[in-house]
Amino acid sequence: MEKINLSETLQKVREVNPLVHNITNVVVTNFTANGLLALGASPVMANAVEEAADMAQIASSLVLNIGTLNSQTVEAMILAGKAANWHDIPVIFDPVGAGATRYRTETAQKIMNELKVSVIRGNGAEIANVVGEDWEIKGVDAGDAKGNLLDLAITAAQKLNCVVVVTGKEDVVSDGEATYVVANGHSILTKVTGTGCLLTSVIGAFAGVEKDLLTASVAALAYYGIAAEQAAQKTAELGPGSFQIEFLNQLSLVSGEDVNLYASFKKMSGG
Ligand code: ATP
Ligand code: TZP
Ligand code: MG
Ligand code: MG
Repeated sequence: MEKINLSETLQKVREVNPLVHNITNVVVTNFTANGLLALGASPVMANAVEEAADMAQIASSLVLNIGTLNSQTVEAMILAGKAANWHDIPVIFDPVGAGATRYRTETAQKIMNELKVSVIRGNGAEIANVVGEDWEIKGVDAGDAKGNLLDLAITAAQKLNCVVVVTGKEDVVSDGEATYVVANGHSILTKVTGTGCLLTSVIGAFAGVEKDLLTASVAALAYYGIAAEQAAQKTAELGPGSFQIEFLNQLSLVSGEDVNLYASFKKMSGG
């Protein structure tokens, strides 16, 4: 990556209005579609085995999310993923709950083995379990395990041969050589379901317009975290319900200038 131009990358998303094909979970489907629309992307949810591959090949990116997986949606994910790979369309993967059950862990590993995934995004425990480390996880939430997220992102990127985004209080992005930490965000994000899932789809929108996946991921994380900071400020004293609505507003209001002004990220190593 030469130089990260955050505002240009955000602007490109809004100009191109990328079609983001999501095969995602039933909890977050509506929130994800609204968040992508607020950003300036074009969401489509299509999880039938009969059409998943056809939809994937006309999209700018494909987002796979195993939050409420079942055998049919997993089959659709593999079909869509293979079509996306064939057409050189980036595949972004959220291994929701990997480590919580054997089915989730094995399915996440199967997806990583059978598809060429461009970016994987999860909390620390999910990413650790995908690479065979046994970190504690509580359902779909990160749990109390406090491993080193920086080391995890780097080793996972090397093992999985893709860009890894590990989120938490601070987010780490690594391709195994270059590594960035992004500090934007707000703790109230953990009180609204689907904020991790929507983030994965937002990374999908950025990856749909920016081939450099480190740039796409860092820009998406900074933009998303800034929108959360602004929304939290505007809804201070209120609760997660008001925050959720204001967050959608801010996803459409945060400008390239805001991103240049408020982004908080640094390069840790390599590249
Ligand atoms: P979990 O279910 O464990 O919360 P997740 O898949 O929902 O995982 P998160 O790790 O919560 O994903 O990340 C979603 C967004 O919330 C990211 O932008 C991240 O930076 C932000 N975030 C999470 N925890 C905090 C925190 N304590 N302070 C600031 N931002 C946070
Ligand atoms: N259960 C299955 S998927 C899901 C829940 C609660 C949503 C998880 O969303 P996120 O973004 O990981 O918090
Ligand atoms: Mg969460
Ligand atoms: Mg999650």
